[in-house]
Amino acid sequence: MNDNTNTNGNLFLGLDSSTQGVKGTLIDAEFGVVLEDAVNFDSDLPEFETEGGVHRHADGLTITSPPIMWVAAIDILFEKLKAAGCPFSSVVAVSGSGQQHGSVWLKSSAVDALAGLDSGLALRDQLADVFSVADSPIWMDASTQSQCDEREAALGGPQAVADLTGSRAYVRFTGNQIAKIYQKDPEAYGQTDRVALVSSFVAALLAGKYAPIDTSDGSGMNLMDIRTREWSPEALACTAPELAAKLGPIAPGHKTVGKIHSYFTEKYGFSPECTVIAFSGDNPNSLAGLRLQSAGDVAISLGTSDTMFGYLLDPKPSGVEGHIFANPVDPEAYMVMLCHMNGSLARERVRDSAAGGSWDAFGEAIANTPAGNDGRVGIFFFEPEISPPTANTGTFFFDRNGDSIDNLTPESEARAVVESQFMSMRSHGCGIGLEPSNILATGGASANAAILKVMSDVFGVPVYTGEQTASASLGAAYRAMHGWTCRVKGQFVPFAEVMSGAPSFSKAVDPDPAAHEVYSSMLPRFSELEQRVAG
Ligand code: XUL
Repeated sequence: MNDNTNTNGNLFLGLDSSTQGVKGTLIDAEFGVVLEDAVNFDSDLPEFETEGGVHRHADGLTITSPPIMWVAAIDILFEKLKAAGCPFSSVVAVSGSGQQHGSVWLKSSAVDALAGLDSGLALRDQLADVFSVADSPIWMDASTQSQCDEREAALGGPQAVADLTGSRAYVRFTGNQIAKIYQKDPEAYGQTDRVALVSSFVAALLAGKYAPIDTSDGSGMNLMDIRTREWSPEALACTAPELAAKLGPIAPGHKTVGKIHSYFTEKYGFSPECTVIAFSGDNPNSLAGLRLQSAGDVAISLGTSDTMFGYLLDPKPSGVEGHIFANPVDPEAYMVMLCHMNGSLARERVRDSAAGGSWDAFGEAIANTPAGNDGRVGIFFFEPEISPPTANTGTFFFDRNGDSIDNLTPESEARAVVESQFMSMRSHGCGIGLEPSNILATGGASANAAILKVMSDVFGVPVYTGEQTASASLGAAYRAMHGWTCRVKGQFVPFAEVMSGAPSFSKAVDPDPAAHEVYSSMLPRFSELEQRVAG
């Protein structure tokens, strides 16, 4: 946050409707954060009785959230921003982010309700009756395995679904959720005029009319042809009838939806000229927020689980793991998202067992051991892993001949956990087309120099760090600036050009070519051992 409160210039607002709440980030034309505020569903809207923003159902698989709560939160957020002195009248564009995959089911009465929003009333009182499904399935829902199986069978198997839509059928992906609602509640399906995503729904609120689903968030549905960026007729046909009309149009993330509705100009003081730019998913917005802007730009977020995002032109969708999405800031490009479940928790467990709970000692252990660990490998699946997908948990150690051994020395074990995490990311990333030319490290563990050195050596590219976290609302503000610039110039302007004045990231470490060579020659053996463990 800087103290730049210059309101003479243009401001850009990013909104993030996440699982737990709604956040707003206002930036100026110099990329400074002017104001941020947030609403928490559980504490600010306790009447909806959510825990972590969701309702968990008795079957243990179904997880939903009431969309009217998301609506109510928008008014509260804008009230908070107003109370903080938000210069709404200088906001020239707003864009946003939504938790991915969640769906919002609207009756045809939504069209008039959105268009006729009255600034004398609250949003929630005017939109309470527009939902054909009162509790929306969200990304945590895992109740659609049978629909995934059916749709994969209809479309030729997991690899065919990945080739067509960018990912194999996942229980949380919206197409499978839509198939379930059609099968279980055909009446609600029949009453539905529009199925929006969380992202396109919040855009619709602001514009007072249906908003297109953007191609990037649309990639998380198992319904869009990832190459043409249009709804796939085959994928729609095996989901539910008349679905194309209910989904409406799809558009690239820089597209203008329309002007902000008079509800927001009258109530909060937005300018009637303020433009609403298409909203997208939270992961695509994080990619924009980290300013991954050309092929080879990769970010690794070292969090509870580790996530790797990347910008690429030539994806290789996998029927086993990982996601290819249309890129949110480049209509010709793609983005990759790969999640590794055993991230910080695994590093912390090894820090505790092998380095007495001290990050300094953990770092020294890495410094005292050679790149490649003399051929020894450790695989740490404390939790069932996502990449590679396996239910096989435990720790697994191998000597240089690939024979199983009981343990490693503590120093070797500290090195092994970090090496195996990055070797795994390299091999799985490469498997779906990712070839990093530089890496931006974010998240808690990116402060650890020893970890960053191994990352740089494994991938053979420089690693950068910055103040910035993978913030979806900041990314949405950047995308508001990007979409607005494209509109004002009347043509597509590269995101990198619009972002050229943003603060640069600093280089933390360059790779050591000799160490990189060690890892490259170890990689096939590592992948074989990992596969052996994953089963
Ligand atoms: C991504 C996913 C989550 C949600 C969280 O596929 O399911 O990251 O987007 O909001």
